[in-house]
Amino acid sequence: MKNYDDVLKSRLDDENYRKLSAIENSRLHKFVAEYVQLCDPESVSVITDSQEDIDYIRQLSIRNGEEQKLAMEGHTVHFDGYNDQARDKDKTRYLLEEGVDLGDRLNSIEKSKGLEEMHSLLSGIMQGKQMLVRFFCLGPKNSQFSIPAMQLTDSAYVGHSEDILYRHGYEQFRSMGDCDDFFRIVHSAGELEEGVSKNVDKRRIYIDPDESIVYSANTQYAGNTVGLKKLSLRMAIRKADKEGWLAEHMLLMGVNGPGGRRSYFCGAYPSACGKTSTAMIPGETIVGDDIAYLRPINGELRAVNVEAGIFGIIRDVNPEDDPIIWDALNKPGEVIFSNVLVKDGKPYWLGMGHEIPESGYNHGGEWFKGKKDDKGAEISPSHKNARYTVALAELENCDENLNDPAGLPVCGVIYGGRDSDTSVPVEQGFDWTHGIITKGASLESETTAATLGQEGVRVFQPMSNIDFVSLPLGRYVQNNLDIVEKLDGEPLVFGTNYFLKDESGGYLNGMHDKRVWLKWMELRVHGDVGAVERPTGLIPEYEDLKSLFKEVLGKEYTKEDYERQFAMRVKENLAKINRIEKIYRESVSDTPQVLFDVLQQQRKRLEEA
Ligand code: SPV
Ligand code: MN
Repeated sequence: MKNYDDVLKSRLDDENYRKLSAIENSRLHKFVAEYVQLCDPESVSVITDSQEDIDYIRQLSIRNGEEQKLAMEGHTVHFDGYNDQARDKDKTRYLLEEGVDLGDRLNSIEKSKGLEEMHSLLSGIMQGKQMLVRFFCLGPKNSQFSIPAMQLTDSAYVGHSEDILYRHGYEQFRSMGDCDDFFRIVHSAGELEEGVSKNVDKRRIYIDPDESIVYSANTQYAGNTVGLKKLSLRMAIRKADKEGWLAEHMLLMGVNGPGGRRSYFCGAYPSACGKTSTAMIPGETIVGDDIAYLRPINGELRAVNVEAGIFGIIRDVNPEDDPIIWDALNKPGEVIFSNVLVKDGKPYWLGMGHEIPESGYNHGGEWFKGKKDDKGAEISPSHKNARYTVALAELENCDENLNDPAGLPVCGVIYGGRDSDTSVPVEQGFDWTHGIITKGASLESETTAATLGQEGVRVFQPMSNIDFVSLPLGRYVQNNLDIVEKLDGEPLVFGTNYFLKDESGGYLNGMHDKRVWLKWMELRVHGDVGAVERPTGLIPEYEDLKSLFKEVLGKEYTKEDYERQFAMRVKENLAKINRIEKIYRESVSDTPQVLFDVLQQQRKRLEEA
């Protein structure tokens, strides 16, 4: 490359050059220059934290057709390509130096080969387009949790999503000087056809974990392009490993207990398994719905939401089940709807509790009821993974401590998967180690529409984080076990299961029962209720649930319901131990011995039962 400053001077106009040079960081300047040269955009816009710059992105997204205005003030819709509707796990790969082996589980490609491929895809990819240079802060600003991150993208939709989802970081970059510890992300939607990425066969998402760089090309779906989300989570997991903290696929929420107290919980649920709807339970407060950083600080486990907004699944959001998000999506304010059905400027989606029109416009273009795609499959009015993007501040129950740089004290950690026949609705682990191993590291879940591939298949989902764990798995489990050594007390660990079914395939629990489980967990944290000991953990006593159901939901909870829901499924639990043990024994070479010991003890308890 030519002298990088010459490149920047020749490719940026005065105004943008001035904005970039106001950040005195040579690593950053070199990086921008390198990708300006490679991607060859027509122009480069450096976006600061000013309202004027943020508004510019919002308008650009409308102007270039990536978003369209809807009837309600501030609402827009964005469509991803018909075959670009979810995270592409197969084409998301780590760039690893030759000889580095992180186990087969991590989808990887040899670094020089992967970089060569990526660079050839990115070469000239932004011709005729505008490159946006963006700065954000993962976690609250001015905090030991903060990670600065910058993004280059040619998509105003991606930039707009990030403005809603993250804290702005231009000023932070200015104040941090020549520091080289920040995440870098390069994205291009590639050639567009009718506003969507045309070359999805050339969709690639590569992560260089040593350099903390993400490359993403020929895709728009936010899970593949908003590099600050899951792609940065992967990098944060490695950073956390080096520095002695945890980066998790977790919600963070306040649960209100008796006497005005509030207790904070983290919760890990795989995609589309109730994480967001748990985080938004009315009467409690939401801090975050997707990614949390957890650090031991002065003997306490403290957590922050990495984000400031929600990229949530819209399917089944209706006024009955999710009143808080329903309200946020039905009032004027900044919301991006993606891959919904639009008719007369209004968005519609599956499970909204209203009638859906028989025609309109959706991710497949003009739509009418019964329309089929080119493989002969019927196109649903809205995609199952259709989403909304909204700032947390728009939610009526947003926790006032969302931006607290000190983080919030975590008193309980919850793991929950989609499990039709094995685990009870709520159960406490005997202690941290037992909880992490049997509830977290042993989590399984039936697949959903949030990733490409078949649905309804039971998959191994340790900590709900398996898609993002960028370390040898045993080491990651060990890090989770070890964190308590730096704490004065142990947070409690719980398992939940909202998806238990009866013999005829109907759910054994109502949508709102999770409100009761949360209240019970809050009481357990403070030792306010007892529990029944089982081979697999501690379950609620019937009388406590009976009064909580009355108090929280105004419902009679019968002994019969309790017995059906909390039945000890011995055979299924034994089968699960066998499956989990096999996975760790056969495909995880660095499994901590304690995992096998704890599973073996649980097997013995089950056999004796
Ligand atoms: C998930 O799928 O877990 C999400 C959305 O939260 S994505 O950004 O695609 O990861
Ligand atoms: Mn998620």
